[in-house]
Amino acid sequence: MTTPAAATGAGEWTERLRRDGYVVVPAGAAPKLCHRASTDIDRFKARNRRAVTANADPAGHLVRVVTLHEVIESLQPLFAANAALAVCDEFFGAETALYTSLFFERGSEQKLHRDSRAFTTRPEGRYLGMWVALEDTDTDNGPLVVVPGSHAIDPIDVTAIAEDLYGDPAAAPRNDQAGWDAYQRTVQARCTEAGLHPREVHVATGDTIVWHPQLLHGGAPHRDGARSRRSMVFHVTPVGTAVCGQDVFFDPARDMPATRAYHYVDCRGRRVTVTGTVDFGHEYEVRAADLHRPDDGALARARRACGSRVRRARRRP
Ligand SMILES: O=C(O)CCC(=O)C(=O)O
Repeated sequence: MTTPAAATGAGEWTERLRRDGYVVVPAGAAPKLCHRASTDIDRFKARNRRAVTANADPAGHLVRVVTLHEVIESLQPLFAANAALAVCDEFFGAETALYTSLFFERGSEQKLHRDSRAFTTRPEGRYLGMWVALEDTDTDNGPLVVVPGSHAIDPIDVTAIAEDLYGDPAAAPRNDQAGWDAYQRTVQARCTEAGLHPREVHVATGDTIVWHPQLLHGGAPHRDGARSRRSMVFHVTPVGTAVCGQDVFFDPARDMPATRAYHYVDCRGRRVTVTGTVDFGHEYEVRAADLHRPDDGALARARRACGSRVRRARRRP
């Protein structure tokens, strides 16, 4: 259930984010920007059939694409011209930049989890999730699920989890399933003990959900396979914030720099990272330069088609 924009301001939204662990900013992205982006996604899929097919479900919906904003530029204003950025700036007390993004064309059906293990910062919590609906979502097309209040439970003893799994927190690997599962299981058990319950968030095109770094969230079952659920998740941080993985997460005593140099491009006065690759479901990566852009002319398409290259993905958040 969203709230009329006129009734609120960034301050009130930020207050809700702090209180509930998430907030819905109605029409945070203008619906016309969402329609433009959706048209470009259709064109992108039509022009890159070879690259996208292995990521699609039987209905042809892409399951999970990382950093699609690098090749479909009309996705960038959904971040850069989004009213929800006022909330992020206020929460951080600093300018918000885009660190990375995820595109889903169907409900992710992800189990409840916190993102903090994958987006570790020093100091902690310099990260937010910004989820933009490219179309309406309801109980049938896999809406986002949140557990209100789950960001505010007592701190989890991550050192104890790491000692149990790896013998020593300093031995925690940068990324592994055992660490992910053990942490998420512990958070879930604590939320259940605290009497907290999941709820679906139904939103309209353009609505933007901002979630706290410690919010437990996931994806509801996608019941109607014929329907799509196009959404972008922007993982955002203050400009230049160093983002680390599980090795640092499980070893709070480890020294790490607070900042890192990223390659940013400008979109409407906001900074957007560019890595040069698009990752399809953490299974394979394609160089951005080898993908056809939605508005490419015939020459550019032909040039790129000659040098097209697909390679195994490196694991990334
Ligand atoms: O969009 C969804 O269904 C879930 C997204 C999510 O959990 C995430 O990006 O961390």
